[in-house]
Amino acid sequence: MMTRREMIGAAVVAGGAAIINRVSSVFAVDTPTNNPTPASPPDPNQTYTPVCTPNGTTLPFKMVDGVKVMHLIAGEIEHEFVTGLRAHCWGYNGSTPGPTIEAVEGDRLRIYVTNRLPAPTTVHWHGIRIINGMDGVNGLTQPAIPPGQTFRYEFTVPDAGTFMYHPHFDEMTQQGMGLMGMFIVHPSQRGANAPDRDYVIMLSEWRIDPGASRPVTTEMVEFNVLTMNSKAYPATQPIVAKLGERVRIRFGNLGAMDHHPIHLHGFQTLLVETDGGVIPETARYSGNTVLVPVGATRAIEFIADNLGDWPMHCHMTHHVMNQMGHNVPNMLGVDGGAIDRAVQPLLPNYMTMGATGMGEMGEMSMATPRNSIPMKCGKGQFGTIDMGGMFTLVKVREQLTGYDDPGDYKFPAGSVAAEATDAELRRDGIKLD
Ligand SMILES: [Cu+2]
Repeated sequence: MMTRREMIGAAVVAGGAAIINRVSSVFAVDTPTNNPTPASPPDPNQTYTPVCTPNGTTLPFKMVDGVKVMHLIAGEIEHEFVTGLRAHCWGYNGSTPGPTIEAVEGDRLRIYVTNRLPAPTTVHWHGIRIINGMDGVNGLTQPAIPPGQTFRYEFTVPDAGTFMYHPHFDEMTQQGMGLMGMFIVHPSQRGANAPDRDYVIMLSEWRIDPGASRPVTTEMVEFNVLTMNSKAYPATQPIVAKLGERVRIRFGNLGAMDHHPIHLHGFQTLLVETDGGVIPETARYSGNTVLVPVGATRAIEFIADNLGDWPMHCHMTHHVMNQMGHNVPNMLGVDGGAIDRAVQPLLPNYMTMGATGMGEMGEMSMATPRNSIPMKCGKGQFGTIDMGGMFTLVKVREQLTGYDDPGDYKFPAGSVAAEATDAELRRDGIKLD
């Protein structure tokens, strides 16, 4: 829902936004799938299940004298959060988050970082026990990488775990513009309980005013675009598993201010990793909501033993909305009849909204500023899914030909909640007044 102030503000900035939108990205647009395409030639001795980054990619490497060589290019990109909302962001190798870095415990990595931003930058390898000079902190451990230059980072990754990477120069601006990525280190030995599917999701929060084309990186409170791998639902690619598979989902949070309790329907999950690495089996605990704090990672696992289309989303209710304004009057319980009759002679289609909540607004077609998604919802087989933002689906199927979206779940006959019949109510003694 948008306030009048926001509508007017959006109209004012729309002219400027049109100019920004003509600036095209220097990078090609990825066409990601959920099948983890090998980033590099397949390794016959591979000890791990390659990770899959929904809506994203894995950073390729080449071996040079026993060292894994990679190249990150920080630059300006035009990013689509969901159909209807694009913004001028910053990313690595053409995307936000940047490609997922994947390595094996004990690997020697040489990562070249080219700066094509208009500002200096560095890269910090978040959570990795590293030698001090490779830690990527501007001013403290290195001079910043000036625009146009390429720096070399070289280090060994000593621990398996779920880590991240991001700039340590003008952190608020650069991470707020989208510069971040996941950094996965696999164990050198394949364990007995290695996952069949291994997914990676970076959580972020943005403020993008309706009609504008740049995130507001000075924002501290009013975030209005909440994302998984920088996509807002319904653009988030589902997590797909075959019945019985062991699924791991690794979360990272490089948002500015908010911790995200990520809730999965239909399963009990085990917390198997934090940014401290793998949790010993005896210390793992179960739940179905995992809190992912700012600056931290968490990995959960579960056996995909429950067929269906299951939501997985942040449980902060404001984080499953798309670009909602918060400075709106409380319309709950308002009797709009008299207001409607008074206003309709002037505005024939006027209707007071919100008296019973906002759940049905997604069904209505309302004029909104260009490049904005205040009413963006998903489409389910039974109607509108009135959520957006930090929301995705876990789809478990008996038969799969691949791991791309298998479409809607086919519910067994009689298994869907439906209106109770009179006979049922009588049978069970339910009396309605
Ligand atoms: Cu959240």
